[in-house]
Amino acid sequence: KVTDAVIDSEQEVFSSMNPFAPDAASVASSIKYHAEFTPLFSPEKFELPKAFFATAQSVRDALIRNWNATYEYYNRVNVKQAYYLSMEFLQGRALSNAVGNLGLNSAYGDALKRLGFDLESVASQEPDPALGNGGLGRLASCFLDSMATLNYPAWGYGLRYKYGLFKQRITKDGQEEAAEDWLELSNPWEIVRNDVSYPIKFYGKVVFGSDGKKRWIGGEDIVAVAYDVPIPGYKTKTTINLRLWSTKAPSEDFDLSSYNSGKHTEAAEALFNAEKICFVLYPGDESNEGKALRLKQQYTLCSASLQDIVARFETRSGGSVNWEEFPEKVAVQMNDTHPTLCIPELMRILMDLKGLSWEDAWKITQRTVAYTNHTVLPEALEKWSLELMEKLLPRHVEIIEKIDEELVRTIVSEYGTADLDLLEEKLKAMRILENVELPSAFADVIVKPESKPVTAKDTQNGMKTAQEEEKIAGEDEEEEVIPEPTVKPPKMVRMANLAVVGGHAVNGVAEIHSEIVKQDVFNDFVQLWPEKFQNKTNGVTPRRWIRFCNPYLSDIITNWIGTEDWVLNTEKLAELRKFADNEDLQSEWRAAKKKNKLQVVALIKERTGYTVSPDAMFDIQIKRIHEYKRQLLNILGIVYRYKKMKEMSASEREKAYVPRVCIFGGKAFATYVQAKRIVKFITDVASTINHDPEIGELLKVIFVPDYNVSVAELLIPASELSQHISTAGMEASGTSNMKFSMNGCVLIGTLDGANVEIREEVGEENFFLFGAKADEIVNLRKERAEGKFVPDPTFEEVKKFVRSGVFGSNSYDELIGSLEGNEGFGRADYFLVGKDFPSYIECQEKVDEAYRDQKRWTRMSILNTAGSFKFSSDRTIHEYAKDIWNIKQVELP
Ligand code: NBG
Repeated sequence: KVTDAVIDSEQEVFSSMNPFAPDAASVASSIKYHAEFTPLFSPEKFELPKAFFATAQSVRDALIRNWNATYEYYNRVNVKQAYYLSMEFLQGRALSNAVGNLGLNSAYGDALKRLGFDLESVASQEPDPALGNGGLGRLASCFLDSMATLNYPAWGYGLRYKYGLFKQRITKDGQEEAAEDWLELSNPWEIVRNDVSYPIKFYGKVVFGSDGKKRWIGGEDIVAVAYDVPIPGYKTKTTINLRLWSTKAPSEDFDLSSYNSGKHTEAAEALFNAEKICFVLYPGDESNEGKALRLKQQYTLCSASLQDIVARFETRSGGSVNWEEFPEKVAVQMNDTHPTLCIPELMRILMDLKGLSWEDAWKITQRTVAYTNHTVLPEALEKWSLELMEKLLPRHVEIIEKIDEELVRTIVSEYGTADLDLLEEKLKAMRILENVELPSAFADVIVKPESKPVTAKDTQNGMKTAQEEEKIAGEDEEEEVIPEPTVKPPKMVRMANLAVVGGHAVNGVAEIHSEIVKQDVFNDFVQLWPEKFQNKTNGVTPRRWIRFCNPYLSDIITNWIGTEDWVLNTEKLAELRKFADNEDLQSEWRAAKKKNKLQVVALIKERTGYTVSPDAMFDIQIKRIHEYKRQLLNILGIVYRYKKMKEMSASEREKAYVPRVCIFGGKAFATYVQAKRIVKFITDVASTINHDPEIGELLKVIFVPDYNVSVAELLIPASELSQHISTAGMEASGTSNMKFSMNGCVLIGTLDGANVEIREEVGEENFFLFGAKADEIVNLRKERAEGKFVPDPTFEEVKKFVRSGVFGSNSYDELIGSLEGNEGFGRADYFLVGKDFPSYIECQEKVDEAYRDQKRWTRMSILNTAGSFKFSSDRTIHEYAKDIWNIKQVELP
């Protein structure tokens, strides 16, 4: 058990890393100082919102000191630094995290008490910055926490969106979106660096300079300004940086004379055009304007970040810049394909601005950048219209064309021209440019006989073309030639291919996903460059995702393993295994879960008005709403359960079923119609079941609106069962599965993404597995399409029940139809809900059975936490640092 000595030594560590080690009295006076002198509110009152801002500003003082010390030291020793470029960072609230990482919990807790507040309510004032969509953005934020904690010199780069993703409201019509104005009251964590800004260009043309080199003259100029968000590590002084770019027009672009002559809108047009780039994450891209805006966003991120990185490299090189050393000082990680323009942008900077040759620039670029793939869904592998890109970024298109040409050369030399079918197939799969003629240098080599044009040379030599041969053979027949339709497929730039070609490493995010990447998505590239391909299984930070969000469980863990070291060395969690059957631990464990559940009972009441019992099993599925994630399978399982319950007498029901609260949370992308139908269906089912007096507490269905990081921090610690039930092969990794398992939640899931590895680590008897395997999916879909699939009677039964009108007048034709492949309802059950339904139902019965035996269940829960240690993002970051970035840990003196 933890002793006072352990606590004292923890305190010592913190005070040594924090030379200011403030006590409660000095913290209180710093808060009061900020309330008075950094005012955002009127002076007469000192209420919670003001207390939050003043507290945050006082914490920020400490962060700035550490940030400066870290930056100064990295400059001095000129370390190799990694840069993580991402369109999304899903940071979550920062106050408790910063106070916790700095080890100032008790100082801040006491100080606020003296001022008449408590830390928790003050912290809950903070808006949740939603600069991300889901797992990809949250992963980026977990990575920043680990980089800082492990003292890796690394930064994040992103965009400072004025509005977050969107605020989700649930009405009787389903989901509604509203702007999320997270900056309304300003952001106390950011530091605007007005002296760090870079020009960004769009449109214009490419010309030759007087030195004979190409120059891009922009048609539209904007400016990107740096906003820094300090990222503190846990128990270390290292404080790294998340640099977010905001866009504005150059000041001379405000047309004062138009303004004075009354043309106010025109006068400010340039301002609006520049600022709108950073209004929202993932603006609708159905229209051409929307597409152009997204491309501008991506380019702004890449260009501003690279200009900044290059400038830092030059400064740190002192007077003697050696460009060959660039990859020894800089690693750039592209988080998915969104920052792929880094490749042509770095080439442009090195060639056009720094005067390097193509060959040198290419070597440097390749050694610098690396790419992480986060999805195998074909619709998510980004492609841009070549036409649009040519307009917006003419110089980059030239560079991309040249990269494509070099690639064609490599492919031709690898496969030769003997088997033209094979060559054609490879070119089709691998080229960066799609539906674009071959570069002129190859037009002759690769033309297949039947389409080879007759040249003077051919006839001179007496050779006959294939067409001529054919013509001779069929001389007498008058064949009618039907001309091919002439609609040309659009010319596209395939960003994933560019990323694979231009980077030195490509990684997937879980073992099974990296295998699929190699065997399927990029198989042709693997044959060319097998050494590029790697796996880096995702992870999550144990600070935010257990230590801070689940203090009750954390205390128990610390007590039983005798140290709080597990927060940094998660392997220590494995020591819990030996106590898995210990009755004392079991009862403490259950008591902690109960306390967490009570908080969620309150949250549910507040957000939905429903009252749920803390004694029921909490069964949770929280993630983006997507057909492949199969919230539909979950809700149909619930409907089936409900139907069975209704067929029984009250006493039978109680005997047969464990009471459950089934909780959903997640946002449907605003234009994803089918996902929005799923939300609507869940809420309809919820309102029927929750108001059915016969069912009472045996079954409740809750859709928690506006799911975000803070909601996850409450739900995950309270969870007992969580659902990770994607169609096998479709979820790259998943990261909430890791968070749930860490917090002692048992998973039900398919063999997909990181589920596979979680199950290996926690033991198969502590994981509820069901469903088809990834390697069966192709065949199952084929059978389905050929009409060979025979649905299980349970599946027919549940669909019929839904259609009977129990959940309102809606017949859910589009949803249920999509599971059957009816005319007009899209691909026939592409996600195989029908196929997996019976095994899902059966598995859920096993869940009930296990839950009835609370000793067994608690053991499973403990063994999940104990087996979750591999899924710390500290492990993941060590792997990236060693295998991809080649950076070293650097402790500040
Ligand atoms: C998501 C995957 C998840 C994965 C996260 C983080 C995208 C494009 N991909 O399975 O769907 O856990 O990335 O790697 O958002």
